[in-house]
Amino acid sequence: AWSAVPAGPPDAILGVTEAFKADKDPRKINLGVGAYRDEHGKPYVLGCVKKAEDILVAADPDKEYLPITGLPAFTKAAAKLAYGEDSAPLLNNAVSVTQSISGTGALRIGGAFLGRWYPHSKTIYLPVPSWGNHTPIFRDSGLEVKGYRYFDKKTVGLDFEGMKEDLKNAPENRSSSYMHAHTTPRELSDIIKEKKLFPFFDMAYQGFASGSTSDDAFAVRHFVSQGHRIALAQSFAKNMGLYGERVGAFSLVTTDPEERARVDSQLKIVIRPMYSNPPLHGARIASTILGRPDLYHQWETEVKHMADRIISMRHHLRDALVLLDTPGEWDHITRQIGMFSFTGLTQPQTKTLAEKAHIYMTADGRISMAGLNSANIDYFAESVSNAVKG
Ligand code: PLP
Ligand code: TYF
Repeated sequence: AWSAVPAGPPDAILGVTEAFKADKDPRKINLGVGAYRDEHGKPYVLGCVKKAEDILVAADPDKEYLPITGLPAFTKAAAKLAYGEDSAPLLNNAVSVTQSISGTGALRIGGAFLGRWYPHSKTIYLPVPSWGNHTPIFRDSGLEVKGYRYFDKKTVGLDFEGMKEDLKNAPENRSSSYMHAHTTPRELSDIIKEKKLFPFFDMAYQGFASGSTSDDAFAVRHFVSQGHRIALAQSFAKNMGLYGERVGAFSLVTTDPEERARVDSQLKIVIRPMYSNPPLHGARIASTILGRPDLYHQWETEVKHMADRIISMRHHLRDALVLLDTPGEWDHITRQIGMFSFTGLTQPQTKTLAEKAHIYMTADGRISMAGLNSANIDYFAESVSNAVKG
């Protein structure tokens, strides 16, 4: 039956891990996948997660199905974390929230809901470049994906003028636009309002960028305070280290409780045929952490610890590249925030790094800063310096 099925290409991000695993050199480094690693390069289970799991085991809960939209204690706490406890639409019971299969699932629910119900168009504008999975997620949701300028390869920084121009040229009232929650400047709120675009935020790293969950939610809260009725995808993969537990939430800010109830009903109709209802365990862990002051406090400390380690790696790397007289300008490494850095390395340079130095990253030159530690960062800097010098 499948003789006409062509072999597809491997996933651009997960393929990097495959290549890394096959490499037997002891110096090898994997900077492909965006998963936190500790000082010793090991995966890290947060202390607050272990404590929450102990509490859950002691409580011996049943394994009954969750409702279609997930664990109510979790969705409530997730919305409060994102929008803030003093958020007007939240206090007004006008935010429709559902649990999701992590951030990816939240984006997919959002894509499907927009595809079915956004009245003006099926076009979504994504920043260029964006997370590699964004385009397939929204395309498979039935939306037409277009791009707006976002990252300037020359300055290795935000192309703010290009971004404004492209969004100003987007057809009025007919488009939705997507943005990374931690990099969306205030001025955009006005442009998006003026053009009547619909803002869709992806908050996959709340707390990871600055070390503070409320600072990282600034753009989301600012847009909401300006009256935008946003869509929001949340992931607890990175900030709670719950990757494989698949904990996330999708929410829509609506006008009032009556509209919210209608939106709630349609979200259920979107989700039910996709996967019926979400998994239980991770949502229980997250809601336990978010709901208990002692664990919440410990979580904040642990998120800050992860963020600070990444920030210190940024400084170390920038300084090392400069000290090695590496051609080019490297301040973007400390200017960028979050888990990743767009190094500006070219595709041939990333290929050389893999072949000669056993260092793996995505072909676009993106590195996961969390893969660096005091034992490998100097080897990495020297290898990059050599690759750039050619
Ligand atoms: N959005 C962005 C920008 C990401 O980088 C990621 C993961 O790397 C995700 C969403 C979704 O991740 P997950 O589905 O594991 O929550
Ligand atoms: O590193 C990244 O950008 C992510 C990581 O099911 C990832 O793509 C890997 C697997 C997965 C979701 C996210």
